[in-house]
Amino acid sequence: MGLIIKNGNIITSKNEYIADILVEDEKIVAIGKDLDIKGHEVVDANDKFVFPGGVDEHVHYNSFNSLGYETSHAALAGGTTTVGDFVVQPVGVGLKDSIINYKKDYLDEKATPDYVLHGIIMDPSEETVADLVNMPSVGVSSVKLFMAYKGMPYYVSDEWIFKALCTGKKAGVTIMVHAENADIIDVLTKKLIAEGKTEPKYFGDSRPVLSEAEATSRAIYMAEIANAPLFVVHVTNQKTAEIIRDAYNKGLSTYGETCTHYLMLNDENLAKPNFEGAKYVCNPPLRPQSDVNFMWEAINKGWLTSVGSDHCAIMGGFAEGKRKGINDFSKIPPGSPGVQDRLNMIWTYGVETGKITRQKFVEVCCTTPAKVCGIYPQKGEIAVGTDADIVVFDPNYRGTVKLEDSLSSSDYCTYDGFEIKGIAEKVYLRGKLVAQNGKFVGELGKGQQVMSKPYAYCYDKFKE
Ligand code: DUC
Ligand code: ZN
Ligand code: ZN
Repeated sequence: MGLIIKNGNIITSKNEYIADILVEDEKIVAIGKDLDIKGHEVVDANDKFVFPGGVDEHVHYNSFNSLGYETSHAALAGGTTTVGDFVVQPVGVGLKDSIINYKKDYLDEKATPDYVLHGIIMDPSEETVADLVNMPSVGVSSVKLFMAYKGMPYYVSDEWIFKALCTGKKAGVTIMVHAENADIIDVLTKKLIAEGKTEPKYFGDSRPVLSEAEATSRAIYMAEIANAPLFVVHVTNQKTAEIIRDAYNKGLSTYGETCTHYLMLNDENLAKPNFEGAKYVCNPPLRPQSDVNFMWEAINKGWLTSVGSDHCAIMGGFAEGKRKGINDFSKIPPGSPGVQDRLNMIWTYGVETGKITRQKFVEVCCTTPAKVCGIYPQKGEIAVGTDADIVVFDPNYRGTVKLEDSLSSSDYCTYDGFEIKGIAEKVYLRGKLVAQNGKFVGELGKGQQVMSKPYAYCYDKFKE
């Protein structure tokens, strides 16, 4: 017996149309008008939108002081069926082995949504860089390097970024960068703390827009010299987005994402009293509202390709985790939970306000992230042959984000109190119902790795 989702208004990144979807053996096997319902379970999607399960290309579990996969069903409750997690390379372990170990230790039978993995270079060396070409054999075709974090293990110098760009290109591995100027941040942070400016509201001053813009243009120059593509994660501001846009328009393979919080929140959140601002400390920081407005324009015009959540639910939450920085903003662990609310926020504050179309919503939340991650069309698309990851969305629901509905196991919710219009009424992961009206109803630990194919989206111009 299969499943028929009947009469829904199917939204893809290109168009929308009313049709039935037949699901069998975890896949979409037919799409059409009046499909024969005999012998199948039928779900009435009349007056509902139907779109691909969300693909969140940017989440963190088990790293950066974050909670692990025991909380990953939060993604499904919000309509995201695939997450892209970053695997930190422990010092002394090869890049490929770090993926094999991580899967064994943290993922097998623990992940609930499907997942695709990105590497993180932590131990730069000739051996590590050479290992980049082995990543596709374990289903990984993107690796992140940190230009920020002077004096910390994450920091990677330009030498290694350039070498990674050159070697990654040989195997179709996409190099992703966290672009902030580590030295500028280090100097400014020390100065602010020495002046007694220790509260979260000074956090943004320690990591200015131009330190992000400078590192981004430096990375773009390195990619140009290496003749390699580049993906800039978590872009926060107009200046940086324009640099990426202009490089792309010049012919370079330069792409960038933004994140839900850079579309929804601004630097005033950091100034909330009673240390509440710490909840919103993430790297790079929240920016003024003018940048927030520009981020909407940037996704609408395609200058930034996609919206990740950068979900990072800090262990100990606000009460204990974030409080480590009570006397020094630089000690506040960066990150906040967001995987559950990404689709609701972008739909309500993007589609419902007329800032973006429904097609753009699917493009930036589902389809392009799948392409960037090298898992398209298996994920991020409604078409015959793709995985039956499907959201049946009720646009008439009205509600509010509440901490008590959050499944991220944190003591705060980043979007607490935000009104929402519409809800993922039914969420299917490979044809199985896993969430209903914001509640998880599936089985924990059934997520599978989606193998990323090399030469993904960021290599498109090299294929022309
Ligand atoms: N970068 C991220 O993408 N997430 C957590 C912290 C960081 O620096
Ligand atoms: Zn980062
Ligand atoms: Zn991140």
